[in-house]
Amino acid sequence: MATGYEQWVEMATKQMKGKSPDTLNWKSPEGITVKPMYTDEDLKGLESLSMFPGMAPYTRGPMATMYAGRPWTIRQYAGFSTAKASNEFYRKNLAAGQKGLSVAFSLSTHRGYDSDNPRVAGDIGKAGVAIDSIEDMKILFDGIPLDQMSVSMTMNGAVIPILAMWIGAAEEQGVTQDQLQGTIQNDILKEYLTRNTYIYPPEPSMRIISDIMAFCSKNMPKYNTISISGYHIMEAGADSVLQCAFTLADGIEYVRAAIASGMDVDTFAPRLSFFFGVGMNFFMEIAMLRAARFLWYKLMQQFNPKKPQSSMLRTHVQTSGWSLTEQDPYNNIIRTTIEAMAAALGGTQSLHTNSFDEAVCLPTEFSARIARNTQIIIQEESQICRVADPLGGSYYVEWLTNQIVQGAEKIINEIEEMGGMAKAIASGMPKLRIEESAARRQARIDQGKDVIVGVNKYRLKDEKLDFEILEVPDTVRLEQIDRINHIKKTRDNAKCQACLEAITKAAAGKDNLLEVAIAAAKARATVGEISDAMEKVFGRFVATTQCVSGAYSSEYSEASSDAAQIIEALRKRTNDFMAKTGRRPRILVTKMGQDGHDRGIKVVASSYADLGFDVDISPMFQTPEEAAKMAIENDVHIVGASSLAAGHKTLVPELIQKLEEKGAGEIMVVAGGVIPPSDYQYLYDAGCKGIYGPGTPITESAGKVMDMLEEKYCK
Ligand code: 2CP
Repeated sequence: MATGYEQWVEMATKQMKGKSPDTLNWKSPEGITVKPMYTDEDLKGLESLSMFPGMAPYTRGPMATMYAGRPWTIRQYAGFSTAKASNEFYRKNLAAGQKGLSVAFSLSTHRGYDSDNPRVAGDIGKAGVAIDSIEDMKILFDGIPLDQMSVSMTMNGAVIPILAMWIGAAEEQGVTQDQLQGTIQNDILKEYLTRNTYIYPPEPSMRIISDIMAFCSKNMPKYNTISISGYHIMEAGADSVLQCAFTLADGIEYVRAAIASGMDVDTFAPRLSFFFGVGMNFFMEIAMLRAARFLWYKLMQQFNPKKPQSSMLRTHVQTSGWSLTEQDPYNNIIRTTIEAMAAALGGTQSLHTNSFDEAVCLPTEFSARIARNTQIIIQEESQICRVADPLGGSYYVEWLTNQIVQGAEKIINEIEEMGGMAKAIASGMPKLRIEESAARRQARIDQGKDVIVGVNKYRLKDEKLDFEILEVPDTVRLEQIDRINHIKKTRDNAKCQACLEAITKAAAGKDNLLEVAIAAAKARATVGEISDAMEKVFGRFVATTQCVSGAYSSEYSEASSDAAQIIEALRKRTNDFMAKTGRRPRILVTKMGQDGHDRGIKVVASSYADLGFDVDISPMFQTPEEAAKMAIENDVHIVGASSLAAGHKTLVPELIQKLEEKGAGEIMVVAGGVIPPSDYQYLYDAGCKGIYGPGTPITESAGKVMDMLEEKYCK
């Protein structure tokens, strides 16, 4: 007698006109072979299976009742322009149903520069709110009671001055430190890996984290001292297994650093929190969150925690910014809804849903309302919150959870063998794995293997941008400079100086950096001054740039002949260029300003190299002057400037001007990244030769670049 499964195979084979159902197996980007059907057989022996939410090993969630008892916190990440403008935006959002705050800071602030620093002229207030002093911080939270509102601040580089200013502002509001609740991102390891808003080298940065944990565990018991972040790792191109593994490995490194600094695991571990990114691979994302909770519990047992909370992974989730498209942008509302559902079914504690216009510009009030309402509708209309972990016991989801556990554990073990995550990062291993994953994804998209509706399939013939674009005026910088000048004129300078010297002394010695920085913040020292006081001892970190090779073209090796032919044709063109001109087409890809998003340039660099270009990558954070100098020294034909943080209208024209001033006007400049189409003409008028927005296949941009180079050098 045939088993139920054998009968199913027979039926499926018949329905597939004789083909085995195995032919429907799908290999996910993680390398997991997903079958078309799962049964209770697949649940046998899974170590991550767990019966109850709220109980170890927490696969089903950290709280016993989960959303049936309390839904996740609707926490929208926002901030732009000045403190006043952001404060108004926050207040409106809270009145409309948002539950917690999440502050986005200007990239200049992230990197510890005051708004009057010439290095950051293109960055002030563009991708977040510019904060230079405690006075700005007070305005940011004006009318928002900090004893009641939980506030998350995304800050890693300038974490000491910003946290100090927030605590100082709260105290000047009459709120005591023990009343403060919220989260500071404070996750420096992933900055070296992907996000790039570091200031100091890894060692002193790890010390800063331990100082914050020590200070908060003593004085701010309700405060989450870190948000160990996989989000940026995913956004840089990591698949779910890589995101899970690298994030947890970062977490273990922090636990070890805190223990090494003399803390007991149960004093700080309950206030560690996490932050994951959730993209479009619906069940994979759900499984990743479940797997991360299980694995964190398992990993933490080596430290013998006594409190259950010490091994309980609580997390914030953000829907994927990278999955948003500039083309047919209303599709992004649908994508975000699907991702938000995955986050909720995966059991997140807090959620940010992206606005549909974020592939083009900062969210407007209109787009922010849709994003917020996406969560409110799921919470209040869909009834999915009624049951804790509703997917618990699903054959497929439980099996997939375990697959991610196994995959991530393998990578974590590899990292352990290297001596932990700090050493692994120093070796470049995680970065290269992420970039390889990103390059493969790009190649799958360029070939149409991974479908993106409105981009590589069902693309509209005529696209018109029919929504409002939020632009931050350059006057923000001037306003901030006025305020800095005013503060420096009116403060007690001797007292401020003494506080800054205490910071330098603490950096060289053992005093708690956050404690001395709170005094400096209250004495009206600026973010730049406090950062510099530490930099005197710690120095500034400069990253070396590495790049993968072969990943992009390897995806094409198994491609249809059409796709492979496009690649071959481009390779032939670069070879012919060399034959005609004596050298390969040479491109410098650069990032200017404080914009740390480097996925795009890494993918472009490695793919262009695979296509036969000579590729140079500049260090991060270039001024236009520095980028121009490097282009000339490297004798490139063309510079590709990538901009994802709204600095393009300042930085790209300045680069072109600097090249001209240096007598190198023949070097062409093209731009890519998040650039609103309404700015294209402005950039063309300034001399930019091509603009390649999100979703442009590499083969298309490379083809256009070759058209220009052949026209100029081969005729
Ligand atoms: C929760 N609570 C419950 C239940 N659920 N009590 C009874 N029954 C339940 N079912 C309690 C909790 O124990 C807690 O109280 C309180 O309710 C709040 O719940 P929570 O789960 O702690 O939520 P939260 O306050 O919102 O905190 C969530 C996180 C926190 C994840 C722990 O770290 C957080 O808010 N993170 C946000 C990070 C963030 O916004 N990042 C922005 C990234 P107790 O506290 O008393 O226990 S910006 C991204 C950009 C892209 C960037 O980085 O560049």
